[in-house]
Amino acid sequence: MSEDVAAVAQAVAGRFRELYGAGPEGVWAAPGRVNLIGEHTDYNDGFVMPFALPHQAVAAVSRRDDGVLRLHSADIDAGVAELRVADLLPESDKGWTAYPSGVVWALREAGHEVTGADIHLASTVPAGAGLSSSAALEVVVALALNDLFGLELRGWQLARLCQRAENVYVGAPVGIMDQTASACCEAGHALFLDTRDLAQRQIPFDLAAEGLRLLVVDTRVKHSHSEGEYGKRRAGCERGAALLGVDALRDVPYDALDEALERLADDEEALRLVRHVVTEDQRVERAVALLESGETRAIGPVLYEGHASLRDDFRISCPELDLVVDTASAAGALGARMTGGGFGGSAIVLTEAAAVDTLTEAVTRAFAKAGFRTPRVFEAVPSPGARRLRRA
Ligand code: GAF
Repeated sequence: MSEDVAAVAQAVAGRFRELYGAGPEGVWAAPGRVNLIGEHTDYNDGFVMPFALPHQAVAAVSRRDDGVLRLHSADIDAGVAELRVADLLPESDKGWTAYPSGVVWALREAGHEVTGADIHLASTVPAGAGLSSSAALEVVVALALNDLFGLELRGWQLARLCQRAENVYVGAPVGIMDQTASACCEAGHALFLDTRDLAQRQIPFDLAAEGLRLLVVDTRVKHSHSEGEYGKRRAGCERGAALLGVDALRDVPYDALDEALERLADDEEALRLVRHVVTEDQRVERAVALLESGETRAIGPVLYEGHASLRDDFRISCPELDLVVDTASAAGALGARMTGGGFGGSAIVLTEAAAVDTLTEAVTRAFAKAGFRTPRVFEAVPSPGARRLRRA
């Protein structure tokens, strides 16, 4: 464990002791993610390829056996929330506590005996930046409870329960990518995930070794998944699948796309959504093949294509995200695209290491010129997935 991680675990455990009067039984961490490619494919049973960020949610946790759930966050200006596990009710909570409570609810709904807990959370994943701060909160709590109550669930099973918490308890119709990324990613790798059966392959993605960097540009335009646009896109994809007579858009082969689009000629919206999803699945497969054959630089054009498809067909970009991509392209970046749910949040830029400063300055200057808020730019290093940081 690096000194940094040990120090974070120590600090979070120390705060837990101040809040609850005794040290925690353990400290766990779960990261945020960047999605390299494969956007809005996860609820279409398709392919995604995220990797974990070094930014993470950290939880100090102890079991309780009296049915009480106490929650505290270092990042929210509020005291300790006290709830009863038997009273947790879907969509009853609109605050941050819905994420950890929802996980307790989902575990209990699935028949796991979770009898209460004291939890203190602290996160370095920027909220509302499209980097999965909510999934990190869910997964860190799920992993801690899994260990403490001896549930022996695997990473993908925890991810499914966290997705259920978010869909039903929080009320956001998200797919399975973010929770699986947080639970299952590995350092130095991107996770090639088939969201239909959650089959996984760790794809080596060591940017530094190749003289490359991946920048995250947080536009600081906030987005929220529970707002309607995400749900509308999801419903549109489901309509497209129904019109084509398939279970999910994943079942439309890339080779048969033209024929499928002809059948959708009377439904322009479904046509655009289907075209994005089917071509995006194919982009993930192309990117995987390129990375596996050591041609990392060659994924750049695939990223640009992905952005154009999200902007023009899926229509979930915004002026700030487009400006990042256009500026990066003009300044010679290898590739760039928006990442995550869209309507704000972050973009990624793949670049030669030597061009990091030039690109950062170009994007920052372009934002100032357009009158946008100053973006936050940082390097993303593929980092470990959820894990226990320390015992009692
Ligand atoms: C959000 C959702 F949470 C994911 O499930 C996924 O659909 C993503 O948007 C778009 O690819 O992060």
